[in-house]
Amino acid sequence: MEYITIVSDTYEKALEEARRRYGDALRVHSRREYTVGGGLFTRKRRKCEITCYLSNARAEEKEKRPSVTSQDLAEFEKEAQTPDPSSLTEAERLDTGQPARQLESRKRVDEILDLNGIGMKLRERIVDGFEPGDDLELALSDRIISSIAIDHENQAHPRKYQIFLGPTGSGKTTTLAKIASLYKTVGKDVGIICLDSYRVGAYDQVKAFADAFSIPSILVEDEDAVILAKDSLRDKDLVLVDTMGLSPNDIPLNLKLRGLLSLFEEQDTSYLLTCPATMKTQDMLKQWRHYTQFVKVTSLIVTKLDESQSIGSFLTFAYEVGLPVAFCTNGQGVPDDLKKASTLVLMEYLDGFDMEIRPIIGQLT
Ligand SMILES: Nc1nc2c(ncn2[C@@H]2O[C@H](COP(=O)(O)OP(=O)(O)OP(=O)(O)O)[C@@H](O)[C@H]2O)c(=O)[nH]1
Ligand SMILES: [Mg+2]
Repeated sequence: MEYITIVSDTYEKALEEARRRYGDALRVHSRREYTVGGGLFTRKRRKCEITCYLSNARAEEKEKRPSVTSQDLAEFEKEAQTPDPSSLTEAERLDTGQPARQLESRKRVDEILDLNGIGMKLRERIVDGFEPGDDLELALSDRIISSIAIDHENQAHPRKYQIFLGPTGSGKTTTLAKIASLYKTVGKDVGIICLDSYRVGAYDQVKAFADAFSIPSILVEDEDAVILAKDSLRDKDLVLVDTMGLSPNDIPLNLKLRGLLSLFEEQDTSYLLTCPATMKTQDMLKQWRHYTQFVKVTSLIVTKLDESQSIGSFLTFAYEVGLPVAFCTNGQGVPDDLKKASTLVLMEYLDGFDMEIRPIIGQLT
């Protein structure tokens, strides 16, 4: 008796195919259901294999029907012999190359996370339950970026007072100038208050930028002056406030700044922590812990992206403390080297991906 094996996605489809080829003389001898694929790079698919024979009573009909070619049979056989990974022993699994692919995939993920300087906590979140398919790079970049929040709210509807905080030389004043120009360009009436009366030349720097953009600026030295400055700028849509770079160890300066900041109403104020992308996560955490003792830090501004090898340091920091990113800067040029933070901007700075992120960005924007 001649046996024929047919494989399809379901039992019904296999039977239909068998009937189409061999007619009613066909009898099903046995069926076997199994899955194929399901490795790191292929999706699991269910298959059904039926083994059939032609009934003797109608055997003569077989001659009239087109018979399956030997090439078809070889193809069916090959497909039918694809093992079900879940039913294999460890040794058999090794034969399929699946663990090797998994290992290779895991290695690639580690390589990319290392290259981008992703710290432990964020790394754990990214790899937790991560089962990349064919699109490992796309899925991984999405996992990295989606761990971080973007402060769209502050970008679109900034509170009246935007206070720039951060360590010395982190780019507070330069970024303030860039943001002042940005908001002025979109029609907002902007003013500047400078709380830095300590560093020599600090206010000169602020004033030079303010004058260049025809924005009023006021230097204040004590708490009374803050009240007067706020009053003088009461009609402005937006008041950007520059502060002195602060060492956590300088107690008198810390107390001074704390007193000055207490005069800005919390509901009208955003506190923007400005950190260079080159800074270590631990140092960012130290700054954040310090400022959160007296204000509620609202969002992060990342500066000097142009000088940094990787963005993992601030991504890890932002993830750990749940701080959304509002702006990024990538150069000394005022006002041009400023970008509103966005998923796409951050993706652009991810390193180690073979896929072309730039063309993807081009298509999306
Ligand atoms: N490469 C690069 N340099 C930047 C960027 N932003 C600021 N800078 C430079 O960093 C230096 C310090 O910038 P400031 O804006 O003065 O920094 P600050 O935080 O106000 O400094 P202090 O007021 O002294 O605490 C300046 O030379 C800036 O031009 C940036 O995005 N990329
Ligand atoms: Mg400054």
